[in-house]
Amino acid sequence: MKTEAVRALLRMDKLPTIWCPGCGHGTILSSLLRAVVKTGWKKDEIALISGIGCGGRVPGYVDFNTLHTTHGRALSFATGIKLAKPEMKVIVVSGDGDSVGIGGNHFVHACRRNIDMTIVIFNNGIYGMTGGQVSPTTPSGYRASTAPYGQLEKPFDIVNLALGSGATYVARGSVYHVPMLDKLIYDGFMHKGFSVIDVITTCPTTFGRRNKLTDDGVKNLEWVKGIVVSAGAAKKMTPEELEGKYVMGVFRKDDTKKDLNTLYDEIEQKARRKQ
Ligand SMILES: Cc1ncc(C[n+]2csc(CCOP(=O)(O)OP(=O)(O)O)c2C)c(N)n1
Ligand code: SF4
Repeated sequence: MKTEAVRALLRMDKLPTIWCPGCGHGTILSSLLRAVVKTGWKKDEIALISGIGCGGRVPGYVDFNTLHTTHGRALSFATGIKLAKPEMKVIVVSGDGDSVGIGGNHFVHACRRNIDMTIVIFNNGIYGMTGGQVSPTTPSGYRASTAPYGQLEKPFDIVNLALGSGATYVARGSVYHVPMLDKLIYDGFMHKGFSVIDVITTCPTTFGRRNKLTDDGVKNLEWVKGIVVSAGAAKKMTPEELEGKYVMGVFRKDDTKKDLNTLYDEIEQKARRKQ
């Protein structure tokens, strides 16, 4: 992949990013941009929307039609855009707190509606931007500013949440497995329906430091490597061995369900015929 093609999608005057050294968010952004290049989509036909958070800063750096919205509401703005302009390729980027914490209600309903868009979830298991509070995906036992002795609650499994809510493309990747991540995001873009890609990533500053990984980017990446497993490896593991692990791969790719815009068009035509 030509670096120039990726660079052409960035607002170079807005760089460097605000992200801390070693943060996984840059890795996800570069995967996302390589996937966009592979689609051949023109910049003007893409709308990229975020909520709030470190992951939510992506719209400032990419040269598409962009919206940096309110915390947890990216999918609502994106839904409006897709319904008003069905021809647009709609991409949502969102932190775990943004997508399944404050935006949890919007997330399940977007999955259920099967709107033709892709959400890439920057899942670092923490509220990074605001200083490391627990998020709905903080792994049990790990420390956060609001859980100094370790998180007591069970985390959400975003893949299962998306599957249960009706998303028609559901996948999980990690910032350690970059070529695979490029492909998962590309396949999500190509799917006609609601696509969810849960990306296990790092926040060296607010998660790593508190959890004996320090703020060293490589140590944090090695932690990711240790907690994710491929679907093939997972098949050979017992439920006890899989406890606390994140299985990667594609969990659903259902092309038989119509997306919301198609259903909307059909209803509109039916209504017009009756007039
Ligand atoms: C309604 C509302 N509540 C709270 C906040 C404060 N806030 C800003 S970013 C953030 C957490 C972001 O965490 P996450 O979505 O996981 O993204 P990350 O920063 O880790 O990438 C919070 C709680 C806000 N901006 N708006
Ligand atoms: S606080 Fe965490 S998520 Fe935010 S930029 Fe720094 S390392 Fe990344």
